[in-house]
Amino acid sequence: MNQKIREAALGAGIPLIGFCTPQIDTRTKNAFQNWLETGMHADMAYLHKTRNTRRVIEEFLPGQKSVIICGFPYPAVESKHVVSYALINDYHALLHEKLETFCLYLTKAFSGIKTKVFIDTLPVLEKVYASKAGLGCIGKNTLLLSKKYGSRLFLGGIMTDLEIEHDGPEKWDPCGSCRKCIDACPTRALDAYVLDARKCISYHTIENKGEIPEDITEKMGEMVYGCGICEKVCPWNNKNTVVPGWDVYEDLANADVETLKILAGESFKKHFGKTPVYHSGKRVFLRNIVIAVANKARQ
Ligand code: B12
Ligand code: SF4
Ligand code: SF4
Repeated sequence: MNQKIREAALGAGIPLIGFCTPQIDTRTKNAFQNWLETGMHADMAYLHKTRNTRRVIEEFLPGQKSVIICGFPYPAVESKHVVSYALINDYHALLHEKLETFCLYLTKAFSGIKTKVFIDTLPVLEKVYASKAGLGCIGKNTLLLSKKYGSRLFLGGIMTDLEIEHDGPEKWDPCGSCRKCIDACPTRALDAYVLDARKCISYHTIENKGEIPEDITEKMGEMVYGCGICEKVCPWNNKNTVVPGWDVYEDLANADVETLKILAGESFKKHFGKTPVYHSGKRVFLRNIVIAVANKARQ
């Protein structure tokens, strides 16, 4: 049955797939709890609010037996100001379409089953499931790393009451004594396997809707959206694997900070509407541009 599902997934445009149980082990639950209790989630209140369901996701789909977790590699896009994942079409829409299409196949092939798609949309610890199901291993930069694609892959999945033979975790250590991501992080936001969002440039330029603290703004350099240094320096991301199926916005990737400002002012929707940048809103984007311009002037 697993092979049949894997082949159907490939046919639906899902390159990586694995199966695991919905239960989370105590060590992971405690690590998550500790992360919240020490305030490392910054102002992402939704993570705290949904903490219990993240630990017991069976509540979302009564009778849930399996998590089908999927990986979608995306290309590295060079830019001085915007992180790769924001220079391609918004992954939420694309993954949602593919996973819903795949659910149609599943409900046809195994009639009577229940399915529920998630891509950041439900409180689910996606990296933890991907690691449990053998899609890769979690690195010290806290991201899921696959041997073939490195960490540049999005995750999404399906909860189901279908009984599937579960995959085990992969047994290799991606990091060993390496600590390049920890040492390269400009704000010291990383400790091995733990990210403090309060210090993370990615958090502040994307999620923080308020004021960015000065000790962070001065470390942002000319970055306007995201950061990704801890991904860039990771040896697993050196491969430059060709990843088809995405629209790459080279014009935005090559734009300097002044041009980005003009484009956002002219029509934020027209120029950024298809990218994840749009979700953070024009005000946040322009706030970040002001900081990048000031940092550039200071250099
Ligand atoms: C909140 C969030 C963020 C926050 C916090 C990031 C973080 N590391 O938690 C911020 C805004 C900073 C962020 C940034 C980014 N994000 Co983000 N984010 C999420 C989100 C919504 C929840 C993650 C979460 O629950 N964090 C809570 C903490 C506690 O979890 P954790 O770090 O995973 O810790 C667990 C494990 O590490 C483990 N653990 C603890 N100790 C140890 C020790 C060892 C030895 C091991 C093995 C494990 C381990 O237990 C912990 C408890 O759960 C997920 C989507 C989702 N629903 O899962 C996307 C997600 C993690 N993000 C993603 C991406 C792509 C990014 C960015 C690259 C993009 C960007 N925005 O610039 C950056 C990368 C920065 C980074 N190094 O993580 C992808 C990651 C894909 C991948 N390959 O792993 C996800 C899965 C989204 C998706 N659907 O694809 N993100
Ligand atoms: S995204 Fe940037 S600031 Fe955040 S942990 Fe990685 S290197 Fe540090
Ligand atoms: S840079 Fe090194 S330590 Fe960090 S995730 Fe990659 S392999 Fe692991």
